[in-house]
Order: sequence, then C-alpha cells, then structure tokens
Amino acid sequence: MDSEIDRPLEFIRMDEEGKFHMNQDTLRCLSEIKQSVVVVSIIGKYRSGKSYLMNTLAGKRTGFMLGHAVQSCTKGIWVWPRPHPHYPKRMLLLLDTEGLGDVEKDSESHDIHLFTLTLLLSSVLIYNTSNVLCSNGFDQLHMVLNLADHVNTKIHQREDERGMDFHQYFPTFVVCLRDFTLVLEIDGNPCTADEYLEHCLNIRKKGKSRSCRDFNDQRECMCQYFQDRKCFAFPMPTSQDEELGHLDILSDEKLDEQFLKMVEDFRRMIYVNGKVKSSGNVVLNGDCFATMATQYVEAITKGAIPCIESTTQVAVKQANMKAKQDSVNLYKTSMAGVEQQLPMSVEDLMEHQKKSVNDALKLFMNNCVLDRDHEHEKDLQQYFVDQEKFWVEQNYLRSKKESERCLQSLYDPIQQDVEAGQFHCPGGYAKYRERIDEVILKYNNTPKLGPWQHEEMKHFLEKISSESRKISRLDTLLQETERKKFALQEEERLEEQTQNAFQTQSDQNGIMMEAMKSQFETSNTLFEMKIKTMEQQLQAKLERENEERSSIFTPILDVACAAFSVFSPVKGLIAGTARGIVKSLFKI
Ligand SMILES: Nc1nc2c(ncn2[C@@H]2O[C@H](COP(=O)(O)OP(=O)(O)OP(=O)(O)O)[C@@H](O)[C@H]2O)c(=O)[nH]1
Ligand SMILES: [Mg+2]
Repeated sequence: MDSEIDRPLEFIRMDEEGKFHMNQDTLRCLSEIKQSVVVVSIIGKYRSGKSYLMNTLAGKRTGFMLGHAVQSCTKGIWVWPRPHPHYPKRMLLLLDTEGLGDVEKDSESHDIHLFTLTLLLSSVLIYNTSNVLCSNGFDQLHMVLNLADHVNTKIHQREDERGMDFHQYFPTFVVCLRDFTLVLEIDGNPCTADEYLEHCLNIRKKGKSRSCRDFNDQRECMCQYFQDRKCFAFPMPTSQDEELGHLDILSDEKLDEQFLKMVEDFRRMIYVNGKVKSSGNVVLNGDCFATMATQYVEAITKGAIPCIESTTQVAVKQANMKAKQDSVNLYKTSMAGVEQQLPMSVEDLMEHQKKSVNDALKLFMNNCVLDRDHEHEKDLQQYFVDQEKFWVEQNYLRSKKESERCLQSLYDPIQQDVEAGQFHCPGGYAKYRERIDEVILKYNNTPKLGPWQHEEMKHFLEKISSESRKISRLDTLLQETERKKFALQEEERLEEQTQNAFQTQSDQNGIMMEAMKSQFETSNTLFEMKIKTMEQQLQAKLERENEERSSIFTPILDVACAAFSVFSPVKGLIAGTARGIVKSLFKI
C-alpha cells in the first residue's frame, strides 16, 4: 500500500444477533498490504480508555473514536493500518475492539467470540484494565478458561492435546493498568510493573470451591497460553477530573508528566518488541491477514471452531495463488509490450522472455508465503516454459506472415509483368532475373522480419522456380529462333551484298569495257586514220618513189618478170603475184 491511511476503518461489524460481518472495502485495502504486519489489538472493559491508548500508538490524538458518554463507543473491531515507525518493511495494524462485559449485550457468547477472534488475529494483545490487578483485574478474561473449547490449533486435534500448544500461536500479552494509583511493591518491596503482573498471575486461592478453582485455573491458563508477557501501569492522565472526559483535545502540556512518560515507554516497547504476526511458521502480510480474518469470522459465524492450522493453510494457499496470479499478470503485461514488437529475432525474444520471467519471479518471491518445496514456484516456472514455447511459436507465425507479406509485395509487380508476358522475349530471362535479384536484395535488407525471413526466401525461390525455368526456356527458344532468323537474314544480306557487289563490279566492268571499247574505238579510229594517213602518205610516197623507180626500173622489172614467169616452177602464177614477189625482192 502506497498511501497512508489517515483514519481507522471499520473491519468487523457485529449485528444484533451477535453475528460478525466483514467490511469488504477494508478487506480489499488490507489485501493490498504486501509488507508483513505487526497486529496490535486491545481488549478490555468498555469505557476504559482503550481507544485513547490506541490513538497514542498511531501517534495521533484523534483517530479511533472516543466515547465521552457512559455508553460504549467502539462497536465491533476497527483497524488502522499505520506505517511502522521503526521497521519500514513492516506495517502496523492497530485493532480497536468493542468493550468486553457490555451489560447491554448477551455478553457471554459475544465476549468469547470477540476475544477469540481478537486473540487469533493479534501478534500483540493488550489487555486494558483498571488499577487493581490482583483481585478482580482479570475478570474480563475469564473466558480463557474455555478457550480450548473455542480454538483448534491442528486440523486433526486430539482431545487431550487441546490448548496444550496455544503458547506457540498466541500473541505477546501486554497488560495496561489504567489510572494506577497504587505503589508498585510486593510484600513491602518495590517492584516493576512486569513483576507485579507475574505476582498477580501466580496468586492461587486455597479452597476447593468452583470460584476458587476457576480463579486458579484462569491464571494457570493465562501463564501457559501467554508466555511472553509485559505490564504497564499508567497513572491518571490528568489530575483534573473534568479534563478526563476530553483527553483527545488536551495538549501534552496539560497531561501528567508521568503518564506521558509511561505512554512513551509503552509505545517504544510495542514498536521495538512487537512481533510480526505469524501463524505456525507463516509470517503474514496484509493479504494473508485479511484471508485468515475472513476464515476465522466465517468459522465463528457458522458456529464452528476456528482452526489455526487449516486457516493458515487456506491463507497460505490463497496468498500463493494470488502471488502466482500477480506474477503471471506482471509477466503477461510485460509480454504484451513484446507482442506489439513481433516479429523479432529469436535472441531478442529470449532476452525479453528472460527479463519478464525474472521480474515476475521476483514479484512472486516477494509475495509468496511459505512456498514449501517450491511447489508454487515450480508451477510458475512450468507456466513460463509453456509461455516461452507459445511466444516462440507466435513469433514464428508473425514472422512467417510478415515475411510472406513483404516478399509478396516486392514480387507483385514482377508477377504482373510475368502475367502480361513482359518477359516473353529474347533476353526476357535476364530481365526477369535482374528483377528477382532486386527483390531478393531488398527483402534480405528488410529489417524485423524475424526468424522465418530466410525460410520464406527458400519457399519463394522454390515457388518461382518453375516460372523461372519457363521464362528461361522460352528465352532460349526465342533467342535460338532469333539467332537463326538473324543468321538467315545475315546470309540473305550477305548474298544480297555479294550480288550487289557483283552487279556493281559487272556494271563497272561494263562501263570500263564500254569506256575501253570507246577508247579502243577512238584509238582504233585514230589509228586507222593515222594508218590511213600514213598509208596515204606512204602510198603517196610509194607512188612517188614508184614513179621514180618505175622510171628507172620498169624496164628492168619487166625483164625480170618475164624471166621469173618463165622460170617459175608453178605454172599459172599470176603475173601480178610474180610482180609482187619481184617488187618485194627489190623493195619497190
Ligand atoms: N480516567 C481516565 N480516563 C480516560 C483515560 N483514557 C481515556 N479516558 C477517557 O475515557 C473516556 C473513554 O475513552 P475511550 O478511549 O473511548 O474508552 P474505550 O475503552 O475505548 O470505550 P469503549 O469504546 O466505549 O469501550 C473518554 O472520555 C476518555 O477521555 C485514562 O487513562 N483515564
Ligand atoms: Mg473505544
């Protein structure tokens, strides 16, 4: 509990029939107290200054209501949780109770139930009584005689063991003598209040009467049940009678110095020596205390005998169940934060898991009560192991989902292009591969995809493998066709080029031939002309020479021709030829 509670809370109400009713709001408030509790309660005769004394323990002048009239003021049991002035890890629970011996009630059963309940709830029980203790000072506690019939310590209680071990469970017993005006001495010797108490408890009446036996038995029971005992003798708070009825508004200056000193001693003893409430070997926190109170009240209301052992077991079980639940809740809250960050790497997840488990276990260790054999801790550990599996699985599922989503969104445009036949072209496979490689790169560089990231890539590559093969095959085919087509075209082109070249060559040859022909013809013409000219010139020359020669040789020639014709072996040789021969012989 974080905030200080500034007033007492009604804890247990008693109705007209003497039944107890617990205030649920107060129970909830007490359940939130995780510290161990020191429960200090007060019982005693009504109108005896109980509430006033409890306020002094709270360090307040007001708080528990004080009655200024003769009627009893405090009804039922009230509780005031206060921070412990000496031990910050403890909480002080101050319990103020309705006065015993109220004549307006069926006091017998009312008192025994109120006393039993207060006793079972306390770690320090203050018995408030007026001055003289030795004679009738313990009258309000006559019910201790019957206590063994009203409380069981064990679940399987043997009759002859009843009450024998009460001292192991019962609180420190503090007797507060109010308005103590006597001198503390025994047989004329000064004594302390504690010695005075012991002296009074050891008084035994001789006689065999019922009242004598009861007197003796009560003191014996008290000595046996309450082995840790203290006594404080408070003087009158003020000598002014009229101020006694309004002590709550009286400043310290107006109070008796001895009274104030006694109050101070009393407070110190309660703070320093007041034990934490335990039951068996279970130290109670506010939560356990509330559970045990509820159990005791239920038992008393049902008319059953409250049992310390079973009540403790229930309280321990409930406390540990709650501690476990709180631990689980803390773990869940912690992992809920992790859930939003999924998927994540397995290492990161394990880191979160480890921290959440450690925090949760730490909380459990703080809140658990006597977890024998670590039974509840083992349960909790098993829960965390199961949860670890659950989170690992969740992480994989989320990782798978995210990886699929990421990869699909990267691949979608490619798929559309595949469907649109964008890669059904020569070189399409290279383009396709380039795009797929981009997807792979982007995907591998995408952070926070979790442990499934690479696995999903394998699946993806398997998924597109047939598509990839198809595109590749088609590409090869198209390329082959293209290559052949190209080769064919190339061949055709070459052929054409060759033909063109031939044509050009032949054209050129023709032109050349023509040119040569024309050149030849020109030359021939020129030559012929020249020849002609030359011939003409020669002819002319020859003619001139012939004329000259004829003039000289004609006679000779004629003779020679005649001779040649005569002597020629071949008859018939024409005279002209003979003449030619002759001319050539003579070069004419
Ligand atoms: N004479 C005397 N009166 C006291 C003392 N302490 C308180 N009173 C007065 O006694 C009256 C009753 O005080 P409470 O503290 O209400 O007494 P109580 O025992 O709680 O009373 P119930 O709740 O009715 O049983 C008040 O008027 C107080 O001022 C004391 O030590 N001596
Ligand atoms: Mg009171």
